[in-house]
Amino acid sequence: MRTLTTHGLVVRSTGSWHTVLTDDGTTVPCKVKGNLRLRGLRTTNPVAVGDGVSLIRREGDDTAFITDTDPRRNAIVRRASNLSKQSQVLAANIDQAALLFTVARPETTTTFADRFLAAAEAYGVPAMIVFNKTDDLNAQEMECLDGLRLVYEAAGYPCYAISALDGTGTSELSEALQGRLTLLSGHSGTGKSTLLNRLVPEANARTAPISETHGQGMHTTTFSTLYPLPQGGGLIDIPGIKGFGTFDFKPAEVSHYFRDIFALSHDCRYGGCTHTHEPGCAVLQALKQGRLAPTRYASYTSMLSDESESKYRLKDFTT
Ligand SMILES: Nc1nc2c(ncn2[C@@H]2O[C@H](COP(=O)(O)OP(=O)(O)O)[C@@H](O)[C@H]2O)c(=O)[nH]1
Ligand SMILES: [Mg+2]
Ligand SMILES: [Zn+2]
Repeated sequence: MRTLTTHGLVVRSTGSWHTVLTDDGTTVPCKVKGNLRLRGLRTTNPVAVGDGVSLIRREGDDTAFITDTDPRRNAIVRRASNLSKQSQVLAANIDQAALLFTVARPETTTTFADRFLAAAEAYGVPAMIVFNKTDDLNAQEMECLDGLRLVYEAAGYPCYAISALDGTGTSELSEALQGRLTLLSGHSGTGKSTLLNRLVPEANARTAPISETHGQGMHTTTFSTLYPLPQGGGLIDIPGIKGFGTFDFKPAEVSHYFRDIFALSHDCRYGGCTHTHEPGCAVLQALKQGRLAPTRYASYTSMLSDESESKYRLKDFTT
């Protein structure tokens, strides 16, 4: 019997079934060849959303088999627990990450955003901030947005202000997403599904009023989905995972994950300055002089003193 071989991109991954978008544009349900499964001993899934894969399909069969995966550039990994050796690859080959940030309804805190950005730095993934629901903000909230935009642009992050609902600002955002795989993150209720539906006409992502999103389905097993963009690239939604989650870090490294603080730290008098109390600290001086946002500094010190259990470990971030 004739077999056909082809190559594609994993767009959905639900346990033992994978949906692959082949290079010639067809969508094929796939299973993984047994010998490939053995290769991913440390992860429960050797094939993840974002992986490039080789397929074989017997002529006449609806199902194909994944025979090989392309080398990964990076992988976002969730560990079952701190003690567990097993981990789950949530997404692979991410080019960039976008945080959907709502000033109000629901409120996104700067602490949350700064931790997200720090995790992105730790992964080596470029990040951007997308302020959503601009149509819904009053004058004071709009002022707050403008202030935050200045803070994050000064820290070195591209910012966009959009309304996923009415489409304001989304064409500029589209350009930044074109041709890249973007991890879309944000609290539930910030408009991820609404944005997906706007940018990917056939996404059919379920949107929910905020009241319905709380406490529902938050801890159920979640499957990542890659929504290919019409102009190339795609958006990856990992329901229930807000960004990268927390990650392991050494206190001395925290400042490396804050671009603005790291840049300032070159002028600190002492090497190994923690920027908390040292004389001649350029970070503290910038803070005092209003050149560093107090919210950024507060997030830095909160991470520095953070000893909370982490579900994510840096050493597992790339495979
Ligand atoms: N006013 C306004 N509401 C929005 C906007 N984007 C999303 N929403 C609403 O916010 C709620 C949550 O949106 P959803 O896309 O389900 O958020 P998700 O949980 O991040 O996927 C829904 O009622 C949406 O209609 C926006 O730009 N403006
Ligand atoms: Mg949603
Ligand atoms: Zn310092």
